[in-house]
Amino acid sequence: MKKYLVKSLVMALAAASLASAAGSAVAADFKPRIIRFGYGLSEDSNQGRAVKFFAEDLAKRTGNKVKAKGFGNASLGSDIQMQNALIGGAQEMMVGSTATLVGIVKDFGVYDLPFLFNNEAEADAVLDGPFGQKLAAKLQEKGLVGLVYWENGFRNLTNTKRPVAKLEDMQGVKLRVMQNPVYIDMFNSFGANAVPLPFSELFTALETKTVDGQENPVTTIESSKFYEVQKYLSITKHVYSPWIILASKKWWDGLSADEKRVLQESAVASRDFERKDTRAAAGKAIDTLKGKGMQVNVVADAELARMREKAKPAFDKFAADGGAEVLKELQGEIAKVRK
Ligand code: TK8
Repeated sequence: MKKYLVKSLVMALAAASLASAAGSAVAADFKPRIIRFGYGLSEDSNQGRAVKFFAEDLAKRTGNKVKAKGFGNASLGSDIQMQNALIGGAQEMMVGSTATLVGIVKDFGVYDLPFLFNNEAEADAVLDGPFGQKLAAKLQEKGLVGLVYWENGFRNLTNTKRPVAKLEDMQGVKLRVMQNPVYIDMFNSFGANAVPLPFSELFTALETKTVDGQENPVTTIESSKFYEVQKYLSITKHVYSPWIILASKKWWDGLSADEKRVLQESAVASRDFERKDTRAAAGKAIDTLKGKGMQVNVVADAELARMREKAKPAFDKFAADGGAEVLKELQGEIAKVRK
């Protein structure tokens, strides 16, 4: 009798230690998986470097079981095409602009209103905080999981016509903008002729002079070699532009809890890497672009104030179009982090 008790005690202990091993990283529930991770910029851009970081980080956390394969240069499609592929379950993950999500969740247009954030620290606090998380959560019922925000960055103008030193210099400039009504309204109100196009068609549109100019962060102007087809760079920092990492909800729902956890961990690690790397690259890009022959001017604060004033109708239209609440929330959050 006694002997039997001891034996069953030993067995129970062995079972308990086995169960705890299963809960540890070694025996976590990872299936061999390959994630198709699409993005729009080149492999050697800040976006490409961060996708590579994500893939390496994920491989480490899963003992090489869950692998992310990066597809750059929009080789899986433009931002909007990839979003749809994720919703349909034909692709697992992507990173792209939040601006092109407006066809899925209209409220995402709020980030595109000009001159909201004064600096990167404000953007980090709001995007990583309850506001950014709540907005990202709205994607779920549309078939997307928003994991983290990366920095695309403050956007600036380039064109072939003339340096933009004041509002009037934008008059008649055919300017490619993202496929998003806030951008179209904003640049039309500035006097430019806004032409919405996917990023994947932008270089060719500049090269063939279908458009005269475009607007993007300096890191992208450098990595996409826009200096080959653009003469003037005018520093306006008119919008702080986030990127967002998205996963297909269809696919996500089939993952184990361990898989979801490590994907989230790798996403956060990649976010921290990406922001640091992007900021370092942005600090050097203007000099590089000058070296490539671009003529650079910094738009004066008084002129930026005039642009802000001119953009008022874009704010009013966004608010009237169902965005009043999300705009008020965002402005409230920015005020909070500014204090
Ligand atoms: C890349 C785009 C890009 C964005 C744009 O796919 O479209 O101008 O700034 O970063 O998302």
